[in-house]
Amino acid sequence: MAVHGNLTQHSMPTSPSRESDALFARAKTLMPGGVSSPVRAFRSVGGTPRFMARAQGPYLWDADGTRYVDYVLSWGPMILGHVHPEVVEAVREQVGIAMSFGAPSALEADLAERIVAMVPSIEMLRFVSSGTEATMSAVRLARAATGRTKIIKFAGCYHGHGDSFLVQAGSGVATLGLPDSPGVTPATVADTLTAPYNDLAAVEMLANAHPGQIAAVIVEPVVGTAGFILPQPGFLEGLRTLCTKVGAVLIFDEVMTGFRVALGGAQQRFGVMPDLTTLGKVIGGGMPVGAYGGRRDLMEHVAPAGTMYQAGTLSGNPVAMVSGLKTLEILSRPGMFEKAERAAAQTVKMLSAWARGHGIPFQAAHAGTMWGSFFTNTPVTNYDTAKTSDTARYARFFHGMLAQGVYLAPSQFEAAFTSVMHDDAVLGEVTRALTRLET
Ligand code: HOZ
Repeated sequence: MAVHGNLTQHSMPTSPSRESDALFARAKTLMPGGVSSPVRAFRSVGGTPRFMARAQGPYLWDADGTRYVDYVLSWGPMILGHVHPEVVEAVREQVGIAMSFGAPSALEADLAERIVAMVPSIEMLRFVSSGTEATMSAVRLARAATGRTKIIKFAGCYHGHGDSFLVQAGSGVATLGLPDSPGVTPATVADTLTAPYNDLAAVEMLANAHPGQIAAVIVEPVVGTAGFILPQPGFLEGLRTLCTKVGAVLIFDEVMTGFRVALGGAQQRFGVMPDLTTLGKVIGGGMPVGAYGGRRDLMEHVAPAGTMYQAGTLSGNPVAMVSGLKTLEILSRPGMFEKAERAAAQTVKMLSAWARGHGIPFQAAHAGTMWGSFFTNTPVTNYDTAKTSDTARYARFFHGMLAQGVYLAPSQFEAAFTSVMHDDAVLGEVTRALTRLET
């Protein structure tokens, strides 16, 4: 059994939710595990997933009508909080005009222009419908442009569920303590090399062992899917230098960090420019959108400008474009990003003080509006050290907070998020929840 998560539910008191129990029982007869995405099933924390009925601002309400302060925020996208009135209005208007064209519209160029203006290294981009599509396409593009096959990824990093990425993956794969997924062919596994995050020497060794074969190095510049892990000084810079030296494409997977770690993403915060960037989450403002973009000379390999094929019926969907555009426009207003950033900093402080007060081994950190914590005193710098976190204690903490009306990710191995709506009143509710929490 994996030490860091397992399929056995922890035996601990879990807060009841009658409606969710009934809905879960029904859903399990219709969908694998009763969910549309594995981490949502509460397998590593035990109990019944809350079936959500409505959301507003920083809050979620479950099917029983119980309200929660939301630190998951749909796994990142809802940086303005839920159902922001201006976004809702823009989406409503667009729905009345057209829900899908299957043809180009001005809205794609509008959103593309805004993204190019905000993300420093992106000169040109292609819209897709999910982060997974973005990362799969970016790797295909790197292979097409370099004529090479192998990629380097980092243990515990998750780049969606594309075959090449399910090797030593984070997120749900780590949460469920699964080995690399069955169904991925040995040939794919052989083309995916892995190194520990923050270990530049290991990446150099891989590159030296496979001269002229590395098409791309793909990395979460701040890890959000093995829990929240910051890059050590020099790590991202070192990857940049190495990729340039060996002619590999450096891909920053900013699906999670984009517009969250800084308005211009992790690349802006750390001042390191990748060749390609993948985006998702915030750029859809809650609608399904992804994108990959970067250097113009690379992007011009994409069909029909070039020969690397990639397509999608709902790519550039007008409703999703409008939702993303309005979200980025509001987020760019003076002081908006800072509100969400301050909430993340405050949350980290509050949790650290709570843990200190109870003598609990604990560490927490944030970058911009993204944050996370571990129940361990071992400094967490990669997936192995992330696994030293006491996951049973995380599960107890998760359920304690849930019972007090605070919704955290149902997994130790996921980052958390704040929105511009997590103001002092909301943070006060979290403080009170911590006060009532049994350790
Ligand atoms: N892998 C996603 C978060 N890192 C999970 C998304 C979901 O379950 O909705």
